[in-house]
Amino acid sequence: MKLKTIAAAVLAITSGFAFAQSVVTIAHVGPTSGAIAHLGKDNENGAIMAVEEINAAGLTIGGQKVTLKLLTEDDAADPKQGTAVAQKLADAKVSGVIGHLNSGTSIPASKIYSDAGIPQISPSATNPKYTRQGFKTTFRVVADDTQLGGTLGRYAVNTLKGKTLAVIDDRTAYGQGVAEEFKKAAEAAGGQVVAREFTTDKATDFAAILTTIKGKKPDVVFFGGMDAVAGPMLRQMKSLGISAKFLGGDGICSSELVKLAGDAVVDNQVFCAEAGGVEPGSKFAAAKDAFDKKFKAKFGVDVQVYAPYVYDSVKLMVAAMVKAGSSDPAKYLPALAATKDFQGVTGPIGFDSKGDIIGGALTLKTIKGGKLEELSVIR
Ligand code: ABU
Repeated sequence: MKLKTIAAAVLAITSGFAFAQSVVTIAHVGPTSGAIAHLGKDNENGAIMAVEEINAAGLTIGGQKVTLKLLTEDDAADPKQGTAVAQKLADAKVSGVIGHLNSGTSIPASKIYSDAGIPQISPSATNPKYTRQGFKTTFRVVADDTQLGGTLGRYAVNTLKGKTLAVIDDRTAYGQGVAEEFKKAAEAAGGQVVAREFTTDKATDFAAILTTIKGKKPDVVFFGGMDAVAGPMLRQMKSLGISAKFLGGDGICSSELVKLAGDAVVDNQVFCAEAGGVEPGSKFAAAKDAFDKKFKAKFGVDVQVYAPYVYDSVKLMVAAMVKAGSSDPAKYLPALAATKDFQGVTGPIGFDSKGDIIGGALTLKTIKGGKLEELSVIR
């Protein structure tokens, strides 16, 4: 064998060995197929960006240089597919999971990760139950539906002066939960719910429920669900001549909604709340702006909603590994749970005893001039 070939073989064996010893694998899960694939891809891109930056900067855990590897999985926003993916990742013994996007997938998957001892951070699942199951491995970096629905319910009555309200949900863990919280808060503020209707997260025809709602002449329509359904619903509201204010939670608060609704909405008709946010003018606002620009330059598209929350989730999970000096979940989980003031692009992140973000914010937005415009950040 020639010297060069021997050298190459030795290098391959050596680097092969080094690779096997120094790769830490984490996973991202979201719906990258189906009606909300644009949101799943947005989240996945946030994870890709964080992992690339971490590797470019160089990562040392417990004195050993390591490469961070990202596995990406598609749960199609489907609870069954979500649990199948979670089991696959548990069997693969990944060091941590960022996801899932939906409450309906995050909640059943969380039991599998908990049983396997794998830390999970959801960047977007807002159903309160997610962190209220007593699992030590379950974390969330956004506000929950109690805060979202409650704030929007009070806003509809107190600020928008809605006296009569119609409430629709898509029967998912998220949609149903946030709609009930909205209804509770709106009624407590003195509003009257004159219609309570249901659809699904796959529906495209809302003629029956919108016709019923039109007959009740509500000032406000609230929809608990995602942008892929809200867009066509707004178009059909316009066709039926319903000009009520339209409110929804973080699931509709995306750049995609503006495209899907198109000219079916007028300025200051649609209001939504992102389940996080940073105060304008703060150092975090500058970091978030820089993130948005970097994301656009890298992927050629605007952030939808949650990409920065995924980005922060990856970085804070890795920060906990560095602090603990280990990527072994049993060793770094206490450091992750003890996170109190991680400086993210979405603001400071710390976890309470349930794994929920401490002092999570909401950002109220409206569609104005064909764009989502921030109204206020509420803590
Ligand atoms: N938070 C809205 C979208 C994700 C979910 O909770 O299902």
